[in-house]
Amino acid sequence: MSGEDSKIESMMQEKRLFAPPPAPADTVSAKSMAEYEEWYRQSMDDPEGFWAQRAEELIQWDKKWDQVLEADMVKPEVKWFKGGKLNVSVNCLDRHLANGRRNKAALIWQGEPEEDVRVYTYQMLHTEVCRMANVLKKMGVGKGDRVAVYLPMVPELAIILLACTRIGAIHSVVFAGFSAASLKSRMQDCEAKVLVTADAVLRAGKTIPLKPNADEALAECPSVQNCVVVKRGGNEINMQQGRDTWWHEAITADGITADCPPESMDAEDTMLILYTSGSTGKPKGVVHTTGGYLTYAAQTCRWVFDLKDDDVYWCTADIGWITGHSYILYGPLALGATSVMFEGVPSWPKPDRFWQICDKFKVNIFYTAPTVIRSLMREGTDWPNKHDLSSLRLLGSVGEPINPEAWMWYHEHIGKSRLPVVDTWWQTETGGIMISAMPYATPLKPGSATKPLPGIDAAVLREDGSEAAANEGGHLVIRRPWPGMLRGVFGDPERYKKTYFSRYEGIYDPEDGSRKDEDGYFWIMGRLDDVINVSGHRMGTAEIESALVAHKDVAEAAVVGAPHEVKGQTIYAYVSLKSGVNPSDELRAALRTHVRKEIGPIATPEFIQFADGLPKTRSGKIMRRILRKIAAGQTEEHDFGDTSTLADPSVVDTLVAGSKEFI
Ligand code: 6R9
Repeated sequence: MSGEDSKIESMMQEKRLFAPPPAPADTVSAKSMAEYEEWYRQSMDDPEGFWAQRAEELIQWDKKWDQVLEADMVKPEVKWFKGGKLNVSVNCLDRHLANGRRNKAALIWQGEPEEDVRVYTYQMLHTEVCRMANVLKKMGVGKGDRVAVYLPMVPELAIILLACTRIGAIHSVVFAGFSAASLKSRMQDCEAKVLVTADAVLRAGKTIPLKPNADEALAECPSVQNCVVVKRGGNEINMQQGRDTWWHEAITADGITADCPPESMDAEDTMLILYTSGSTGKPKGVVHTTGGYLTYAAQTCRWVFDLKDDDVYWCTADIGWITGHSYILYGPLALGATSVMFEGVPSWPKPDRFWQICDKFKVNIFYTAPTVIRSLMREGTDWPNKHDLSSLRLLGSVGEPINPEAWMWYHEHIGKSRLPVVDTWWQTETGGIMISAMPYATPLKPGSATKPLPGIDAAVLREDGSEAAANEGGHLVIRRPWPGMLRGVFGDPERYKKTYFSRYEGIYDPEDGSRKDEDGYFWIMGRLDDVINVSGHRMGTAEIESALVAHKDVAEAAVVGAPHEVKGQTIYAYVSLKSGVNPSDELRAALRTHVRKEIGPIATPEFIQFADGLPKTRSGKIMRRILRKIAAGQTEEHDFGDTSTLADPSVVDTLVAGSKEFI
C-alpha cells in the first residue's frame, strides 16, 4: 500500500472518540456540546444578530455600523459592519492601557539565542508602535498606501504591522524564506511605497544575509522610496544613501515622538494583503478588511483557544503566514492576551527547543503544525519528557491534515492523554479558523477537524452541486459569508470571482476535498487544485514549474506533491530537457539551486526526474493525476484509471521505469 493510500485508509478507519476535559468554570469557549449547538443554531437563524453581538462585545468601535451585512455572493461583493469605524492598533493596544492591562506582557519574544528574550508590555508596545507609525508618516506613508515587510521573527515585525494599522496603511508581509524574485513580484504587484527588512535572519545557529535579497528586489521596484532595515545579524550590508535607513536610527530620530493619533478606518477599508499560491499564474494578493477580519480573528481565538487573561499562549507559526497574522498578533492582542513569539526552529540546538520554551515560560496553550509534530515524533519521547509540560492545558494543530498517528502522539506525549487537541481547518482566504473543535465541548476524533464554528455554513458537495451523502468525498464549501472572508484578490476582481466563486454559483470554494461522517464531523482530505502543501507551506505547482522552465536547459516541467512522512508532501518535479542537453546529477543540483533562487528554499524540489515526454491529453493538457500516482509509487496499470485521452500512452511506462530511481 502506498503512503497516500495508507493515510486515507487509516483516516477512514479511525473510530476512536475522546471526550473533552471538563470545562473550567471561567471558560470563554463553549462549556458543552449543547451550548455549542445552541450558538450554532443562533448563528444560522440570525447571522446578522449573531455577528453584531460578537462585534459589539469584542471590538471597540469609533462609530457603530449602519448595516451588519450587505452581501451578494454571486457578484461577489460582501461588506460587514458597513459604515462602522475603528482602528486596529487602538483595539490591540490603546484600550488595554485603560482597562488594567497596561503593565501586562503583550509579547514575550524568544530569540534564536537562548539568552535573547524581550518582553513588551502593552504600554511598551504602544510606545514603539506609535513611534514607528510616525516614522512611516514622515516617509510620506498614509492611509491606503502599501508597506511591504520582509523580516525574520523579530519584535519589529509585530511593531511595524501594528504601526501600519495605526495610520491606515496596508501591510503586505513576505515570508523571509522567499527569494529576491518572489519579494520583487509581490512588491511590484501591490506597488509598495516602503519596504521594511533586516540585515540578516538568524537560523539554526547561522547568520543568513537578508538585505542582499531586498537590494536585488528593490533594483526593480521603483515604487519603493524608502527601505527601513532592522539590525539583527550585525553582518556587513549595503545601505543605499537616500533610500535606506536603520530602524534604530529612524525610530529615535529628532521629531519622532510616541504621540500618534490613530486613523479612524472604515470597517471595509483594506487592512492587509497577503500573497498566497494558487493553481495558476502568479501568487494572489488576498485582501482582508479592517472590521470583519479583526472581529473574526478575535472571536475565533476565544472559541478555539479559550484565551483568558492569565494565559501564556504560543503559536509557533511565522508571521509571514496568515496563521501568524491572526493567531500570534491580531487575535491574541485584540483580546489583551500574552502571546509568545519565537525566532528559531524546533530542532535547534536540540530537538527539545519547543518543549524547553513551553517549560521556560509555562505556556498554557500551544498551537503548531502537523509537520512539526511528525518531525519531533521521530526524535522520540525523551525530549519532551525532559521538561515540565504541566502548565499546558490546550493543544492545537493547523496547516494540513493531521494524521491520526501524529494526533495520538501529540495527545499522549505532549498532552499526557489529558489535553484536548484542536485540529483547525482554515486558509489565508478565510482570515481565521473555520472548522475546529471547541476545546471543552467537542468530543474529538483523531484526524478530524470536527465541526464548523458558529456562523460557518460548511458543507460537502458533489460536482453537480448536490450535497454529498455521509462519508462520501466531495468539495468542501462555505455557503454563507463570514466576517473574516477575503474581500478580493488585489487588483484582480475577475480572478477573485473565478477562483473562489465559479465552481458553484454564490458559494465559496476553498478547493479542498473533504468528507463528512455520520456524526457531521469533517475529514479534510487536502487540496483538489494544483497546490501542494509542504510542511504546511502552500505552494502552487505552476510557480515551481515556471521557475524550472525559466532555466536555459529546461524544455518543460510538471510538478506534483508526493506523500512524505514528515512534511506531509514533498516536491516531485518531472523535467524534460531541451534537445542536445544531457541529464546529469550536476544539472539536477543546478536546477535545485535555480528554484531556490527564483522562489525560495521551501520550493526546492526533493526529486527531479528527467523525462523525455510528459503524459498529455490530445488537447495538450498534462495529466497530473498520472504524475501524482507515479510520484506516490502507485504504478500498477489499474492505478492510472482511464488513459485513453492520452496522446501517447507509452510515455507512462517510460516515466514509471524512470521513477524507480527515487521510489
Ligand atoms: C491556515 C493555513 C490553507 C490550506 C487549506 C488546506 C490546508 C490548513 C488544515 C488543512 C487539513 C487542517 N489546511 N489547515 N488541511 N486540516 N487543519 O494553513 O492557511 O497557508 O492558506 O493554507 O492548508 O488544504 O486549503 P494557508
